[in-house]
Amino acid sequence: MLNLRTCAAKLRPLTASQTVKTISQHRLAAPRTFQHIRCYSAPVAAEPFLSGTSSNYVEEMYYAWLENPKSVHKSWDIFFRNANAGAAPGTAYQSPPPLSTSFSTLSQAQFLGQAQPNVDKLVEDHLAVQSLIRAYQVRGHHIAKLDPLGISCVNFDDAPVTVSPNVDLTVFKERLRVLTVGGFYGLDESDLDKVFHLPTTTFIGGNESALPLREIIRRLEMAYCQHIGVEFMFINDLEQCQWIRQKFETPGIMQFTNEEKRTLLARLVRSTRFEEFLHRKWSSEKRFGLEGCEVLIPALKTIIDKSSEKGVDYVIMGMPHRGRLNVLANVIRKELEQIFCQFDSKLEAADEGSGDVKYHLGMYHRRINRVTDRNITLSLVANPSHLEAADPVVQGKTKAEQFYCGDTEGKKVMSILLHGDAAFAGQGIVYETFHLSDLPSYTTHGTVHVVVNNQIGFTTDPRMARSSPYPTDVARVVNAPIFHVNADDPEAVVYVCNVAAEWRSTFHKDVVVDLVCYRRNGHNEMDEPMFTQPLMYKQIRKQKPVLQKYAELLISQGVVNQPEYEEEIAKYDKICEEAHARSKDEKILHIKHWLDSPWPGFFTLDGQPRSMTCPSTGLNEEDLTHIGQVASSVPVEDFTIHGGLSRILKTRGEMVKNRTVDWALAEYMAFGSLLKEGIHIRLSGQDVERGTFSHRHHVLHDQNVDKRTCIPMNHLWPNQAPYTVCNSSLSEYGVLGFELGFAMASPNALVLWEAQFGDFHNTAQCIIDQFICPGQAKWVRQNGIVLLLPHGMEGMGPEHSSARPERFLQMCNDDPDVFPKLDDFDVRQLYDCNWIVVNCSTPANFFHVLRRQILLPFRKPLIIFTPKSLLRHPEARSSFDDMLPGTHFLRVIPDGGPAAQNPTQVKRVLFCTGKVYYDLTRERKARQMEADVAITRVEQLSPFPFDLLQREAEKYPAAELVWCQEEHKNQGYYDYVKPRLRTTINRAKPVWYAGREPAAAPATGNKKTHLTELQRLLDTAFNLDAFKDLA
Ligand SMILES: Cc1ncc(C[n+]2csc(CCOP(=O)(O)OP(=O)(O)O)c2C)c(N)n1
Ligand SMILES: [Mg+2]
Repeated sequence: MLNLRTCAAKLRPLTASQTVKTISQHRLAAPRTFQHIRCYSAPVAAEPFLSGTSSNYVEEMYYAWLENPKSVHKSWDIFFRNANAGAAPGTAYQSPPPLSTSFSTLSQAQFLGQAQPNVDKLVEDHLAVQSLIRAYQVRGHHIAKLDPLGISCVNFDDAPVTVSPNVDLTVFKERLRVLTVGGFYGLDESDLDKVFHLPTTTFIGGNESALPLREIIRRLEMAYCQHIGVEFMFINDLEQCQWIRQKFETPGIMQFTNEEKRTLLARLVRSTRFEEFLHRKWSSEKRFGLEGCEVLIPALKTIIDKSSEKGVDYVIMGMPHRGRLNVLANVIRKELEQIFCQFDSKLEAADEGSGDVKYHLGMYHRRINRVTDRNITLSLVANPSHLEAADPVVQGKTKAEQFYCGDTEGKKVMSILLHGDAAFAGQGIVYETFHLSDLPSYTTHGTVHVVVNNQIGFTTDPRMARSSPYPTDVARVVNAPIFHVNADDPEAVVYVCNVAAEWRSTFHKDVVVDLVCYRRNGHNEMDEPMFTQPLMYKQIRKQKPVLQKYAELLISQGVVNQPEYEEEIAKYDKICEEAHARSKDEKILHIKHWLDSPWPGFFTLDGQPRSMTCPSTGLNEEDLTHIGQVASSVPVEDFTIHGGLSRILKTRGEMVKNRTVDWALAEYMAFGSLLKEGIHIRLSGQDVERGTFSHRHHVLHDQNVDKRTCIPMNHLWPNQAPYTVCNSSLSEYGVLGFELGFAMASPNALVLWEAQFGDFHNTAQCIIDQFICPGQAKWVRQNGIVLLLPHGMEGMGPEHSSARPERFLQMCNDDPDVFPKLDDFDVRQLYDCNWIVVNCSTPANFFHVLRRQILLPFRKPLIIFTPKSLLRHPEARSSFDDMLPGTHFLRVIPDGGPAAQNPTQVKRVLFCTGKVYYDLTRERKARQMEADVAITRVEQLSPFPFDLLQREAEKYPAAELVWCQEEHKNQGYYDYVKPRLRTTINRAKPVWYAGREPAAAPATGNKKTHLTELQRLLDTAFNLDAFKDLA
């Protein structure tokens, strides 16, 4: 019964039906062992006795022999020589000479068998010891004493094994049965004092190359079965495995100096007394205290200290609710009064926006690390309640910070992610984030993950919350080592945290620290845990706080004395009291003081935009031509591109000559021009390099040389900003979160995420709902991320059709019933909105809106519904004239034809957006109704262009107003547009609807139905009697 998730339930009642099941469900977590790639030569491998477990041992010998033939026994030397010389299978082996004095450090009396041994037995015993060592390395964590409550290490709790030099085999046999699944590999009591040569895959020997079996077991027990459980043998890199073995097996490696012990005690004092202080002052306030895992504070500080020592100067952190205030106070060092004043319900909010609860706010702080005396910047990213949602955001921000300071290997900037046990196991975003960890354009070169594993999630036991033995198993997919540690042993915790930070700085790979702890109170301070976990909580009530235990230990060791300890406590209590007194002077809460990503220089000192205007987004002809030429060429020598692509580039070249652009070229022009101005551009998403619809081709591939690529966009200008275009993993939630985080780091970058098809954005809904839409309102943090969402009803079926504009529009904060009275209407309206939603009908407008995103004096998320068939539509082209200096993004494109020339005669104005415009103009022409019906394109849906549409409506006094869309009536734009159009015209007229009927699915799967529906909506749009009876 070694499965931690099931074991944790030992003290909890089971329902009757569960009782039966539980017994049959116990299963040992089978370790996944790694198959070594054996590299000894074929003749050796062909030896008949090298099968099964013996091959492990022989492999050891072979490696040792390769390094130094004298390091192995003569018999092995002869064997390997013979085998390598091509001896036939079965003939390479020769009986060894008698054992002589090879175990130099041990007395003759201890040598194996004393006399010439039976050689088979000798080999078998060494194999047994080899297997035993390996068993501890692979499975030792199963029997380590990880749970401070003692309710998970079921088999061995009752009789904890004392690791004395006199190993008693009867106790160990039971343990070993678990470790080795089948006994002691034939070894016996009588073997305990025999001396065995140690393989190179262990470091328990220290300076000794051989040890008696009794000592081998003792040392393995010390390394793998105390308060640290190391899971690492699945890592398929020998060097990394060796590194970890060395860190945990080397005798005496976990010793602490008295100074280190005192620092650790002081940190525990702060952590513990902080929670106690909050409890004393605000006993009925929710704060998601850290009680039961107070060791988190020294743990994090250790990781930061060690990382700082290794050269890191910026740490970006993400964490959930549990212990967050404590981390802010004692790790990031937010002023205590700023934290305490948040408990004052009379505190007024100074900033615009709705704000957030205190345990969600972020933080950014630069200070000196007292241990290393080096500068360090710490940032805690603000997060929503949605557990783990901040993980990819933290990674994206970290990547960006690394990018901007040229830290290509993650030596200066790193991330730390904290997790709850239930959330870490349960939330899929954890997996998505792990899978970004080793991708070239997404790696942050190793994250240290710390799990506050209090063995419960709200009211749910682990056995109901996950199917894996540990909450951390998800990390195994990326070969991250996992260090489980009993959180009631502060030194063990600090030790693994040091190792974790060193691992990160050595291998630049993810690593997990699993703090096995408990939660002293309910889920929050108001919650009663005894309703659901009565026995567990009876046990918790008996549990001595870790600070008390550790203080007693250090006092007993003479490291500190009682008065010193009490003084440390009094000192910190005083700090809290004084800060509390000061906090009463705080009358106003400035959320901007809780900003996790300040943008120095972008705003004025009081956080306002430097202007309220937006310059023309046009570009001079010369630059347009230059970008166009690069976009249609291969700017490197001897590079063979695909013939089909040559044709595409040729067509582009012709367009440039004709001073026109299509969609792809317009995007090129926008990106290329911003790069010239020093704006970094990052375009990420599935298959964005080519473009899902094969229109973009930003990365060219040499047809003759594998993996040779060229990005012409990076060959535009001598000192241009870099362009990053990267195909992402097949994830939306993770990748969108990552790009949002990337965009947080700097306002001087255009960061775009493209969904493969717009509808797939909904698997990233949490990032949209929790971060992009309300981010500024909650955290006064602006973000200029751009979402490119391919959208359009083109008969492709329910999926691949709709990017769900209705959802984005429903979340816009502009009031449908109020015509805004603003100076500088267009820019001011953008400043007030929570995001911008556009659907461009021309490439030029797409070009302008991308450039405007950067030329605006503030940042807002931009949602663009992008076309599919329009990418190649012959009419969806723009002239350079529409992109020259003085031109700008058109929020509304009025009708420019006969209707506009004689507006009083117009009978109907069709308002529309996006691709349907082309269907409508075609139909209007076919019906020769160009003088009767005006078509007005609303390019910027939100913020709604009240001002321009008012002008449009007034221009056609006799006309009916109709909103026309290809989406179903309960979808698309209608519900958003209708009330706003009515407000625009002061509700003087009805606003009619021409479009598909309401439906559950976004589009039909039947092509014919699709076309019939389209024709029907066009018929309605141009039937001037359609609404007569309704009026
Ligand atoms: C995505 C999501 N689902 C559900 C919740 C509600 N919720 C808040 S805390 C919690 C339990 C979390 O347990 P764990 O991750 O173990 O952290 P702990 O509270 O034990 O520290 C739940 C289910 C949430 N915040 N986020
Ligand atoms: Mg938990």
